[in-house]
Amino acid sequence: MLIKPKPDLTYADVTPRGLYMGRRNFLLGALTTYGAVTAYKRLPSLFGGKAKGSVPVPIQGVQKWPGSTTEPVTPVEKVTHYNNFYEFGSDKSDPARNSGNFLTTPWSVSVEGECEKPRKYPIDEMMHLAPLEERIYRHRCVEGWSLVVPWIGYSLSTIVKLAQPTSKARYVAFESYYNSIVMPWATGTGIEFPYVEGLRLDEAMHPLTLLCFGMYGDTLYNQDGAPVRMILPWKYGYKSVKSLVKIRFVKSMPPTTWNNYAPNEYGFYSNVNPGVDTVPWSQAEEMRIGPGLGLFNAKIPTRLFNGYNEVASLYAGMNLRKYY
Ligand SMILES: Nc1nc2c(c(=O)[nH]1)N[C@H]1C(S)=C(S)[C@@H](COP(=O)(O)O)O[C@H]1N2
Ligand SMILES: [Mo]
Repeated sequence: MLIKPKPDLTYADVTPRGLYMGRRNFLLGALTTYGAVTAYKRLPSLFGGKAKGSVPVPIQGVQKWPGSTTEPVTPVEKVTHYNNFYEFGSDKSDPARNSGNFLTTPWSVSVEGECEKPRKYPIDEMMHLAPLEERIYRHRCVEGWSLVVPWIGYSLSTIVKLAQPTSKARYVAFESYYNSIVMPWATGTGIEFPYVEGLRLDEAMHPLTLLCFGMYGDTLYNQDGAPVRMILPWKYGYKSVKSLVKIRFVKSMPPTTWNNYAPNEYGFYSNVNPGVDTVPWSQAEEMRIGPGLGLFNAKIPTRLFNGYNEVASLYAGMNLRKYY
């Protein structure tokens, strides 16, 4: 077999990008569709090499989004080695260590519920329903750390419009992939799976709400939610479900994972708000994980809506202390 990968083919998270780029660009040749790319990504498992899961590959033809923050971008090594993805364990270093065998192809996302056009979208098709944009967003975890990440995707509103929600649809429920065989680390983390989240329909329609397929020029790393995830830059990180498999239009406010776990601390809205603490954390400041040495760089003040003031009109007249 001509294109058999070496048995020591390693994951991008442990291989300097420059080293593996050369090889896979050679292997991929002129292939640019996601379908062709995912076919390649399956190969390691066929040959019983060490790498059994999916690895990031470059995404072609991505436009720059004009609204990107100009703050320094967090290095990819940090973003991919300091993660919350409880399906792969609750320690920050667990997802990078344990998600290597996660195979994300074939994959599809079911769009269903209160809508005229329910559909199951194969990931290859879903990825190209709108032009892909690189959007550099701030990304704030409720635990008090923040990142600046160049994500790749398009506004979720594209999918909402295609689905044509009925007049009964007031909320959108999201569900992550879960398989206890593939994700044995989930048991014992204290939360329930599959991981679920939700938005009000108007939040889901907001142009900032990103359906995300990639990061740093590549498809998503497994530990960051491959092959498709949500990114809600004005909300705490836990609202942004990883490895998305279901989008459901519903009449009433859907249950959400962290709200189920501790309703007094984690609300449905979970907008970043320096004035409302989340025990045991203060939300007044954040530790920006930046390009400097070490994880813990300078503390900076946290801003309401994580600085994304364009969403304020969604919450006009609402008491943000009550609707935390
Ligand atoms: N399915 C799933 N999605 C998830 C989580 C998780 O445990 N499972 N953790 C959330 C939390 S708490 C945060 S802060 C972000 C982290 O995203 P990142 O690792 O890409 O920075 O993912 C969110 N999405
Ligand atoms: Mo988080």
